[in-house]
Amino acid sequence: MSIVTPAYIQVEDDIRAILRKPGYDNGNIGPVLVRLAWHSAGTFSGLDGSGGSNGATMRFAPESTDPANAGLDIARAFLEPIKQKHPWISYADLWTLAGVVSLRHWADLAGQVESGCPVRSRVPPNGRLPDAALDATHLRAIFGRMGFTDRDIVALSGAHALGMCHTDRSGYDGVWTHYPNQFSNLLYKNLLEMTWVKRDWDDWDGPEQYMNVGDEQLMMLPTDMALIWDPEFKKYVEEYAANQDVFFKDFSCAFGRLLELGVTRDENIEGHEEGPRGAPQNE
Ligand code: ZEM
Repeated sequence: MSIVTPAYIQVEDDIRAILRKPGYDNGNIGPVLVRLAWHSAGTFSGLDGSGGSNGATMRFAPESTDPANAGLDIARAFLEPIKQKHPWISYADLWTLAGVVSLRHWADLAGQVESGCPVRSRVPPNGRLPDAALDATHLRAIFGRMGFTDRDIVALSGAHALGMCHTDRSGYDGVWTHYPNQFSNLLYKNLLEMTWVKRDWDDWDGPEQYMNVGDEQLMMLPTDMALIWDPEFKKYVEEYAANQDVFFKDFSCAFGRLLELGVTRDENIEGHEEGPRGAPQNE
């Protein structure tokens, strides 16, 4: 069953048309739209079904002012003209669709982003998104709450092949790969093939982050380093570094599940169950 209606295709086309933006970061707003979709969904808790993208609660405090979401007002503003042009689409669906379009995985993920999400007004508390300064235990706690396994965590983290860190948003600085507008398995390759040391050679006084010995152009967050410091995570890093197709497939599945967390469905959409999805007890 497909929900790719002409109306959705028009929104998709309009999103695609704004992706290239000379002068912004590396000339493409796709990465920050992917981060918006992820943070919108990533507040989900499998314990009580709260959070998730339903209702686009990031528009409201306290979620809008969560430091983890710094800079995502910029992403939301990029999409506002498209919301004005297509008022029928919910913000939640628009943000999700924008993340998917940016990743150019439309064909695989289209079925995951359908509409009809009743607005749920409860804004989740802050503190549900991961803290880049922490470690593998923290990643397991945060992503475990959403129902994700070690393998899923490593796959989802591969999104850092895209985009960059901004000192005026998260406090971190730099890109993870030399090709931040291309989705690839380079995060894993870089983690394994390069030597990473704490950035302290310059007058860096920001939060602890890592840089590659050599051209010193790339960065890793402490949570990215946890992917090779933790032996269980590292197995998957090795697998994805060796096989980009497996990474793409796993990422596509895990990202699709992420975007659906807590999303309820229209009763009249054939072939889909209702109710919160994503938490292990609901599967
Ligand atoms: Zn990110 N992420 N993320 N991430 N992320 C940043 C940027 C981007 C973590 C994190 O703290 C940060 C996932 C997982 C995790 C993207 C996608 C996904 C930044 C930099 C930080 C600090 C923000 C800035 O300064 O602009 C942590 C700790 C994670 C735990 C594993 C997952 C999952 C993602 C999607 C599937 C993307 C695309 C960016 C780049 C944004 C941009 O503006 O270029």
